[in-house]
Amino acid sequence: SQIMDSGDGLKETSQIMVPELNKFIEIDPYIENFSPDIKRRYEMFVKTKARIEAAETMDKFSQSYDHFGVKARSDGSIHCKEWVPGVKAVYLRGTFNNWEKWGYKYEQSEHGKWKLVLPPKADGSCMIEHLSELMLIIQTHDDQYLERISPWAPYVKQSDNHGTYKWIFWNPPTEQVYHFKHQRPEKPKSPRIYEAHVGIASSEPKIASYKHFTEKVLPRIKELGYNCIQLMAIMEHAYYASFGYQVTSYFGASSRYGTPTELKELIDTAHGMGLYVLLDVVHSHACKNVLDGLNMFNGTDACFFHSGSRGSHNLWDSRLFNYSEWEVLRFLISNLRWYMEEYKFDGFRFDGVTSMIYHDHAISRGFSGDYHEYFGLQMDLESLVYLTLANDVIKTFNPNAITIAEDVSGMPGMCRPIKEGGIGFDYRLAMAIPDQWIKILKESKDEDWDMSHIFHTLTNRRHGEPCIAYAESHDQALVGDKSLAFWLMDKEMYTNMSELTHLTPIIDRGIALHKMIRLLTHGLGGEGYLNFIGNEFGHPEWLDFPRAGNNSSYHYARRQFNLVDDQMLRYKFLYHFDAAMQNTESKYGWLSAPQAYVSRKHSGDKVMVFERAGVLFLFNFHSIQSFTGYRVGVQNPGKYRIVLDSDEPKFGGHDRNDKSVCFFTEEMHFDGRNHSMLVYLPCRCAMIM
Ligand SMILES: *[C@@H]1O[C@H](CO)[C@@H](O)[C@H](O)[C@H]1NC(C)=O
Ligand SMILES: *[C@@H]1O[C@H](CO)[C@@H](O)[C@H](O)[C@H]1NC(C)=O
Ligand SMILES: *[C@@H]1O[C@H](CO)[C@@H](O)[C@H](O)[C@H]1NC(C)=O
Ligand SMILES: *[C@@H]1O[C@H](CO)[C@@H](O)[C@H](O)[C@H]1NC(C)=O
Ligand SMILES: CC(=O)N[C@H]1CO[C@H](CO)[C@@H](O)[C@@H]1O
Ligand SMILES: CC(=O)N[C@H]1CO[C@H](CO)[C@@H](O)[C@@H]1O
Repeated sequence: SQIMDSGDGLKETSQIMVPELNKFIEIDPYIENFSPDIKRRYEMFVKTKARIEAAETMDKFSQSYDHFGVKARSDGSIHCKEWVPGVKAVYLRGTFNNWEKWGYKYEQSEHGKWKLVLPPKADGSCMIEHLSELMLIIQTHDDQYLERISPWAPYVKQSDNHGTYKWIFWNPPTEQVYHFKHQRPEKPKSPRIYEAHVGIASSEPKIASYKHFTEKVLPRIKELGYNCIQLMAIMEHAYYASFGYQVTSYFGASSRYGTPTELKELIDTAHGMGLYVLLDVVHSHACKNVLDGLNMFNGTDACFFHSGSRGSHNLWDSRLFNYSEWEVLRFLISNLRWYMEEYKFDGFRFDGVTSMIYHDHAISRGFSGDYHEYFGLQMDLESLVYLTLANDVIKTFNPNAITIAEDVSGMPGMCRPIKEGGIGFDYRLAMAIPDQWIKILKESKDEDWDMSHIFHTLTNRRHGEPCIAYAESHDQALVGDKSLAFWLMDKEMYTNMSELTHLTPIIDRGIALHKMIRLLTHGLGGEGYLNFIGNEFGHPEWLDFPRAGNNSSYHYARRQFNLVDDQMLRYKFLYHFDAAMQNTESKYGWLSAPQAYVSRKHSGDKVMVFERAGVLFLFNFHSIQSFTGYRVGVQNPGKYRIVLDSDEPKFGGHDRNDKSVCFFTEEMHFDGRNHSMLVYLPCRCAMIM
């Protein structure tokens, strides 16, 4: 049944006020013109939440996984429940009843729900064995028999690693149940996020496991100084090459990499190292598979999705959820709570937010900053209300959770509190920054880099709405694109990365700019930082998953950590610099400090200077010009010394800075700062003082 009403709710608009809308307007006065739209979405959120609270309480509603699906109870009985509207009958079969079709029939309950209880066996044990196969049979009114997997199944598996997924009953014996040892770590003020994919996390051409990640990759992430991991492709996806973005089983942690227990161990171990773990969640769309997905669940194109054209995303070839359906909301909200409670994830990165929040999915249109592009009839209220509700639930049950929106449009209020009329995310991804770097590397000669333009892209974000900055993410690594390292060094990475070979101009430039681009993005681009696994050491080539089009090859579906471990190769320089950069941030905390004051962005000199969190960032992007006695402005008078220097030999630099030298300020107003000093700025070098 319908849970949200957008239409006639308007008449009651005056009843519900956005409690702190004035705070939002204070930050962004333009919002006032669109306050009816903001009030409307807020009101719809309040009403939807109130309906859930009144009918079942949010706590129970969000834990519906406790009674939906097939659940073993401690007395050995098994309770089954499914939502399958508009059908004649529902049956459960499996190995436990020798696949007899008519063995176990569900009883019809209210609102399209079906229930079944299997009593314990005579010896008190469960009728269904752990790891045995199950199947739902749905009989439609025209007597078709549909074979389905429960949408709530926590474990599904492919037989022999291909073909359709099978539903495997997950009910480990008591002694195999995982008990978490570690508390969740403290919430990081400056999220330094390591975006990772378990399957590609080894250098071998295969699917790597949760165990491998726990043993081999977590210690690297810790050593590098990241405090947060963002795991992609966890929710089960029948097609590996979808990179996890065509989800088939929402409650199933991908069995490709191991068991649910092994994922729990991974997260627990990360927590023990003080690392937050975020889940990349794909609630914006779903895979259109029928036999092992959610599509056509009751034999029609409706059920979990909008029927008709509204229910399909043409570019992504996938299905779109109907967020106004009570049972869909139950399913998705419970899905978030499931990963928070069962696996102890510390937050979420919501994929595809821009596509969700506009009726046209923002396909083939840009966002110029004109507010009419965000509001009005193109705003998909139901999706916005879903996201608001999701944030509300996440924060209710874990106030320290972190939520990130993949929103390229810049929808105002995405990262403002709900009570101000915002959607309640903590951060949005600063998606313009990686695009800019690729564009510059593709199209500009070094002498044409425009410091003002770079400065603008790195700082052009909504005031009061925090951003996660990144120079590149998984998007840039995918086949068809190239990583920054590959843009910079290309083919020479195959022949000239050995320290035994002469340092060529291309490798020299590549190593220098790779570090500088990252540090500039880190220091100026946001309130958090993100790196995609392997890019911290300049992983060459691109990512491509095994698929028909590439002879099912794993050659590009791996991360070659062997390159960084090889002491003869120059990758280690980039790795060490990344670690030094993360650890320097950890010490000074610029990500959680207010926006930087940029005192200099000089396109002729190719110099950028700014201060943030009491440290001074200096960049000289010039390819040949070093500057001696170069005056830079600073706010705080005193003595300055270098705390991070991209030119150090251990970072593959040329050792042109003397770290024992201190710089003293003079009371001379310069570049808008009250003090200044003379420094040495070697070419293609970045420093923090
Ligand atoms: C399938 O589900 C949809 C959406 O909930 C419902 O409208 C329809 O009646 C159901 N069954 C059939 C056979 O159409
Ligand atoms: C979405 O679900 C609601 C509630 O069941 C229903 O009234 C509406 O028709 C559905 N929308 C579409 C486009 O299927
Ligand atoms: C495709 O893979 C198979 C098995 O690994 C191999 O025998 C064959 O030569 C490959 N074909 C091409 C075109 O790479
Ligand atoms: C900078 O100096 C001016 C006077 O020259 C003074 O008014 C101002 O307060 C100073 N700013 C800071 C931040 O100290
Ligand atoms: C010094 C050195 O080994 N240079 C090599 C760099 O790579 C190119 C081809 O990519 C070779 O031609 C050079 O000999
Ligand atoms: C082994 C193989 O066929 N690899 C191909 C996979 O697809 C990419 C790009 O689509 C090709 O570049 C590879 O050669």
